[in-house]
Amino acid sequence: MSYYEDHSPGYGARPARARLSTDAPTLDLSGDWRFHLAPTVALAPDGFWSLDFDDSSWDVLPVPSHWPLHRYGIPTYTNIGFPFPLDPPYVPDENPTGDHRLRFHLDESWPGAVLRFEGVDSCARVWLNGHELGVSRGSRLPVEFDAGPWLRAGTNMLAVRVHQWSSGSYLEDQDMWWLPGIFREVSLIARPAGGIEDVFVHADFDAGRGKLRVEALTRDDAVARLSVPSLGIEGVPAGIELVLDQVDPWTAETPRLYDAVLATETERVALRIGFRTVEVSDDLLRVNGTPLRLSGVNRHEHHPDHGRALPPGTAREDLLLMKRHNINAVRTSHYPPHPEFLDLCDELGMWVILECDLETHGFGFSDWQGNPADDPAWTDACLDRIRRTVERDKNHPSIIVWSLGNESGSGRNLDAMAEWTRQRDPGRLIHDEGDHEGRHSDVYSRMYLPHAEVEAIGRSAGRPFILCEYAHAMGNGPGGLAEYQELFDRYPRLQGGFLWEWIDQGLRQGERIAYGGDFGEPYHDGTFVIDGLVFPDRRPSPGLIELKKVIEPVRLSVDGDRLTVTNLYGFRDLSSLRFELELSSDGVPVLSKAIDVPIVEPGETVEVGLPSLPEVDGEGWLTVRALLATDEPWATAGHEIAWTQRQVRKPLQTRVPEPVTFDEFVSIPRVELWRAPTSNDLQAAMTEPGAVPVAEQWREAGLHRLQHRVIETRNGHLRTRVGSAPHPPLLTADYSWASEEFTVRIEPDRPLEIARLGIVLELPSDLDQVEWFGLGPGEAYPDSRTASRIGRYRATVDELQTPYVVPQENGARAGIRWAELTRADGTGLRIEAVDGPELSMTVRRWSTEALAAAKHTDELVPSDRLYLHLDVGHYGLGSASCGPGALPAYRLELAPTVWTMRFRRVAGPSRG
Ligand code: IPT
Repeated sequence: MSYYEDHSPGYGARPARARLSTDAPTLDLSGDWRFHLAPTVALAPDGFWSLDFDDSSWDVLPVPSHWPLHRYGIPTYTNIGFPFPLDPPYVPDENPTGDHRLRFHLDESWPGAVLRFEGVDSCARVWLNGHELGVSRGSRLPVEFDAGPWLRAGTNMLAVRVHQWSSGSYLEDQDMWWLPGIFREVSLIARPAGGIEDVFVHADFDAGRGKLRVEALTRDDAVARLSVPSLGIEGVPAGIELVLDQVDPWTAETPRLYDAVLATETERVALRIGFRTVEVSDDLLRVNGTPLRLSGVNRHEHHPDHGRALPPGTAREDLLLMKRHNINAVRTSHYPPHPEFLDLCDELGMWVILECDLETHGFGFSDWQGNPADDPAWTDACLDRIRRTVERDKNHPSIIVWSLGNESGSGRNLDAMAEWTRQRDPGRLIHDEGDHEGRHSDVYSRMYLPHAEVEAIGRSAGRPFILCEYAHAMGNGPGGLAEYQELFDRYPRLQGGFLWEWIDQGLRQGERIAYGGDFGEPYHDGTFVIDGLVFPDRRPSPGLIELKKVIEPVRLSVDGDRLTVTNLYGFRDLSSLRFELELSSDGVPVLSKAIDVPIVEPGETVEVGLPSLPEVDGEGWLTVRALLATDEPWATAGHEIAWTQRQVRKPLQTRVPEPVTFDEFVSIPRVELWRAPTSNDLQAAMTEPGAVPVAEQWREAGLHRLQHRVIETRNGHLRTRVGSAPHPPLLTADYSWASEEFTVRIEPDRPLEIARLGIVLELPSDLDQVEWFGLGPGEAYPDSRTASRIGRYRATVDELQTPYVVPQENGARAGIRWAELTRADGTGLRIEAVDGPELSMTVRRWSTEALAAAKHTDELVPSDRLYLHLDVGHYGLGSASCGPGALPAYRLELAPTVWTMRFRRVAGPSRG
């Protein structure tokens, strides 16, 4: 059996230990390396590791990187199935093998030094100056080799052979791109005699007191001493337990860290200590005694140009975005992230479920026969992975739970991993999403359950419950977030969840963003990799804006002249916030004022009186907002945390007679029942066996190719029959004009689920400046609209498009009172909602058919006109791409409907 196919974790590595911030000399070996790629192992050059091997004809590759993102081979995307035959532990002969060589200079020899790799995908064999150091697997895990004996003053030569496929690949079936390479840093770290090998900080917070014990493993029995200046601790020998009366606890809301130094005569290690105690008590997951409320996301490491070789600063960008959107928890799906991310979680405050690099999902294709999570042949490999996970990251206060992996079925090796973890670190909890019975998992964790099942769990007793994945954010969606949150709020056992997933894992390919199949992969899972809350360039999608509102940690509501403020934080009062009200008339702010809110303790609610407000002429709305009063490390003063809106005056119906301006129309209005299917419309709800995707039902009914037949025209009235081959007609539509008003009346022939109910108008393409009074500024669909608020907004038609990587229905603005579409000279068309169900507006430069046909955004070519959709109904978004479809209340049935709009000409430049 080859070294890259045996079951072992490899050989030659030093014992796993914490990643330490040391003052020992460290040489970062990142940079330009010599590189050669062979399509098979057999074709890789023999002896490339020897000092005198001639690599002058080799290419240059930056390290860290993934070679397929530098034009060597291709990235491959699969979700569940392995992209090679399921024949463990063997891999195909077609095994891209990247040979890497680096010459580096040392002024003197570094006798005890270790060579550290932070991450190599998937199997590395390492030589230093011609001596083999060993073999490692475990792509997202660090490995260290003793390098000292072979290092020398002068030029040294490091050679690394990386195989894309190895036995380790069977343990790394995460839903993401397969991206081989040395994708995290490589460094040489001097190990002084009498230095510090490993540190384990135990810092509890119990009944107002800190308990601190720092375990140290030193070389040569050296004594390590601890200093924490701000706690008055100076040179206390490691291993002694200290009880501290005056410490502030660490929480994700109040991330208090104490800078500390652990030192021997020869080495100093900097530590950042956070005091907190994690436990399950009375069936609740608690930190420092307080039950947690996790508003989390699953985070893969992804960058559209660099894959999982994240450029510096990306981790911070993610965390700032998360904090600014009220997210308080991250599951590091499905592997330990770059360590920088965890340093920042400690510093900025985030609850972390740290997941081991283990997923064997593809064994589902063999009915879980030979699942490495159960087969004793793989025990060492599994234990090696959890050891390297826990040892590397054990000193991060942000990590509260160790997760054994993802989608790995169940089995003896998971049991063994749990047992080892509990022994090694009793201070944290264990998560294993496959362990529904609670063999070793401290929390009951499930994924993608529909609301009703979550509610049933909420009503029952048992281990604390979390949704480790829910609300699949693929394409336009998810819908139904607010309803999940209501359940989390109602039932204490439901301690929150983690949306799937943080970022769309699209890769840049020229001008466009690519997904599975775009690189010519013979076996792939297509668009399923595009399911994030932020787009690949990290711009927030509407789903993230919705999430921010749904999980806001401060709940505001206005009733009459009373404001109710509920503090949903667990650990901080609201003194860092200021509150502000704004009164608007027809969307125009007329007054704003600060509101005094007394201190609100965690979990408490207060009521305050609002100042009396002047009468307004138009439709009146009161908006109350909670804003940061001062800068936080993750946002500046004024950043909005929470808000609420309440209508304080109904609109007056004003009638402004004016001629109807149908000369602006390129076509007459016609009924539309279809939309460009969303990623959710295209999948059958996983939770309803036998369900058919709604998009398929709509297609079956022919909603995408309606035909119209005029059966009657009278003065100002048109009656049509509307249907689709080969079925009998679906409905009768009446359109009537009376003065400037336009009424649509729908009379269905039979009940039917439809995608939307509305009319579409074609307009000249220069009417592309849009202003509206209604909900905004972003898009809103029936089950994803809590983030939009009443106001007056402006955008160009192009700005109204949401750039979903996979083109699909998007951009609806709801609650439209009026909208104006004007051209550069200020003339154009005004639409007013007069009567009937709430009106929503979608306007774009292409037809619904063209939007539905496009596979990538660069295929959306502006036509010579605008398509304006004025709808009175939309089917909910749901989350059927992985999870439940739209809740029953958000499904759309064809029903008798009447609505009236007013169309007016906008005369010219001097509008108020
Ligand atoms: C679930 C996986 O755990 C996650 O990695 C991702 O693939 C997600 O689905 C969908 O994007 S597994 C699913 C089949 C329940």
